[in-house]
Amino acid sequence: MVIAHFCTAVRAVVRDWMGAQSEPQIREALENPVALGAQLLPVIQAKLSAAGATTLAEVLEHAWTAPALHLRSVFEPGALPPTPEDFTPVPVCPGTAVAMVTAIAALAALNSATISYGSENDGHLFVNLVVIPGEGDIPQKSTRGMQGHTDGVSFPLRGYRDPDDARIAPSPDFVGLCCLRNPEGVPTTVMPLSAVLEEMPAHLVQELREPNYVIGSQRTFEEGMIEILGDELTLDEARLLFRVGDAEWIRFSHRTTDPVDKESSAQKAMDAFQDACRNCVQDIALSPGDIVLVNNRIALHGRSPVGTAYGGETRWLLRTYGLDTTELAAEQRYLGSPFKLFP
Ligand SMILES: O=C(O)CCC(=O)C(=O)O
Ligand SMILES: [Fe+2]
Repeated sequence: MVIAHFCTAVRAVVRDWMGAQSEPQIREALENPVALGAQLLPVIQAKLSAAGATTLAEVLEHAWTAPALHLRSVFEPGALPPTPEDFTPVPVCPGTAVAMVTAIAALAALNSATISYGSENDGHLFVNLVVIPGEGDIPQKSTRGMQGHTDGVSFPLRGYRDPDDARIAPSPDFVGLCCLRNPEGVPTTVMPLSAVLEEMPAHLVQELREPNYVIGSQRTFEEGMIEILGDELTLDEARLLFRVGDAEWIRFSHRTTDPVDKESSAQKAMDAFQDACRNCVQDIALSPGDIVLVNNRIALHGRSPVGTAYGGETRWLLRTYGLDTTELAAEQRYLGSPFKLFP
């Protein structure tokens, strides 16, 4: 119920705000999501107090205990152009604008700035998750299912620094997915970390805390990393599981995480972890107008296979990231952008 009330408040606040702006004003506001979030946050707060059904503290509590917040029908996509065939650009239309403003507003309510990384898709704040036609790794991957992973896996967790390059910003706290089309009902999946760890023997959980893993960059970051850092960002002595306050936080990607020694218990722990992930999959069926905010610390996420059809009225999500940026250093940002983080 907490989330339904939150959803109602966000929808109403964004609808009122959009109604009072011209299209150029909306486009300009989307250039500065920090300012837009700061403007909408107190209005959401006031809306929640007026309704009296829940508070932002309760919403936050939920966001940091549940694997994801599913905001149902939180915006109206309206008439849309055909589904794009690449990550960028996001077509300019009322449906994409309201999706983006709503995601920024909902993330701001979770104390998260809406951010991007310069090394992924040229630092665009929102990208299309669609089937990309053509040959090669990225088009192929765009059609497939995805096993449990966290996004931005080679970046440090918030509160930590990269061991070799302090400029590297943390991975996101939240992955925001806005559903514009999903005619086949292809589910996005989440796996609560607490449930995954409960499935594993304690000594193998312990292994995940040891610096015995190598982590490479995810596909969408590879090109940008080489351009900006001169090389792909690879961690040689990485841990996967971290105790943070009372919680456990994870980073993991099936394709880019490996044990340093394939004959070791680090490998056994990773195998057990992946098995456990498969046993803990929860489907989130996204409908047009829904937004899901996946917790990228206390949950893994993935999706079912999408299929090869592209363009037209095929599946179309917009993706962005949320991060609590209050502790970020100036060197972890780009000068001149309010939202783009290094690298
Ligand atoms: O398509 C989805 O539902 C999720 C995609 C995803 O997790 C990703 O692109 O990293
Ligand atoms: Fe992802």
